[in-house]
Amino acid sequence: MSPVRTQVGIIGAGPAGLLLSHLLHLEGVDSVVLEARSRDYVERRVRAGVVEQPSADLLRDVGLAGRMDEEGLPHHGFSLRFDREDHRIPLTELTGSTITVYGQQEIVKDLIAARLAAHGDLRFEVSGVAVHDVDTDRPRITYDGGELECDVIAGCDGFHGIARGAVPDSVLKTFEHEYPFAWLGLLAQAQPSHEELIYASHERGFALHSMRSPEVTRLYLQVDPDERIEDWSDERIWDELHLRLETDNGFTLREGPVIEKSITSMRGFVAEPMRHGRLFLAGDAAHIVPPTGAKGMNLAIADVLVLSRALTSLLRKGDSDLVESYSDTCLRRVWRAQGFSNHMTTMLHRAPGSEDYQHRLRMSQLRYTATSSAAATSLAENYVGLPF
Ligand code: FAS
Ligand code: PHB
Repeated sequence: MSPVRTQVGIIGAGPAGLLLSHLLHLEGVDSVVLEARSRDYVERRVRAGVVEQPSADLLRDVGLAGRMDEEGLPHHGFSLRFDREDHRIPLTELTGSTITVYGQQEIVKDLIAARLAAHGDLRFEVSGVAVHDVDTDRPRITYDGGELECDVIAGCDGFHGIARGAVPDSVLKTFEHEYPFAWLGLLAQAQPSHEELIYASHERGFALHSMRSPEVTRLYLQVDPDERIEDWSDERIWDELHLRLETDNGFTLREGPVIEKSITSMRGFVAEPMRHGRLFLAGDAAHIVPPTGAKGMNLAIADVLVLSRALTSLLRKGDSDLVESYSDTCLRRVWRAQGFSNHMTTMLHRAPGSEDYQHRLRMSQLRYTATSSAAATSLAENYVGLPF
């Protein structure tokens, strides 16, 4: 089969790859998206749930927020729950911004629909993807049954993808921190038990009450990193959630049929630089944050906004200034998100075997955040999303 010619070859149809393809299309730059999984799989994969204000504003600006504004849930605060009582962080009062609770899979569906409506070239169930000649101005992507000749390649293929591996070891520097715990996530057909998110720090461990709609609750439990989901019956999960979310003012956790449950490891990871020659990394392909701060998907969105502007400038005007600064520009936001996610994670989780001294520090930080407007404002401005 003869090679297909495109300006930007994009590997991965997650939020990063699909939004990049859409943003480039709006600027008249053509792309082809290669995705290993089926369309049905990527549209059903349960992941992030919180859309930052800057991300929501971007989706609105580029015509992708119709369903989000209809079905998404605007939130003006969340609660820190410790010592069996709630301490609300009034996000909108402190920052003027809101977050929108809207599942990542819904954003993926909206992106795929928009690309297909614009006759975008999305290729699902593609195997054997490999990148070549990224340090030339004619990089190529080969895959089982085809080849793409590109001007540029965007590695949007997530943490387990292949693009990052195309950066020579002599060039790539990685930074990693493994947390000594994981999150067991549960999606239940149950009316949420509270109108906002609740981040609970209990002596038995962390728990998070979130949601996807007025009928679907999203819940998380801190578990040991080597736990297996097979060892967690629905009943055992609900029992633990009741214990960790209990309060003195009669909070009741509503149960319901479990739709999905899985265990996600907790790590911080950054790969530098996010560019090598004509290969650009974006989203989880370049960085991972612990989900506590709800930053993962939002960072992917921020990366591809920067990348779309850089590639448009290069491919439409021949100006390479923005591609030269792409990595440094993205990494400033990436490291801030790493810092915030680490802060939220260490403040809310007790590491197994940690010293009592560390535990006391953690509780002191929670109480300070709950009682100081300066501390609460710092947390809030990071949570709602710093300006792009
Ligand atoms: P993605 O991983 O979403 O997309 C990469 C795509 O590339 C995938 O569709 C994959 O199939 C494809 N791909 C991989 N290798 C390929 C190859 N060789 N060829 C072709 N295609 C290939 N973030 C939050 O903010 N909150 C959360 O609660 C949260 N929960 C998460 C739970 C799990 C289990 C995981 C794994 C992540 C979670 N995240 C969460 C983070 C997540 O939302 C990511 O930040 C987000 O998906 C990043 O989007 P992308 O960079 O597009 O990567
Ligand atoms: C979610 O609803 O999936 C969610 C919400 C907030 C987080 C992490 C995940 O910090």
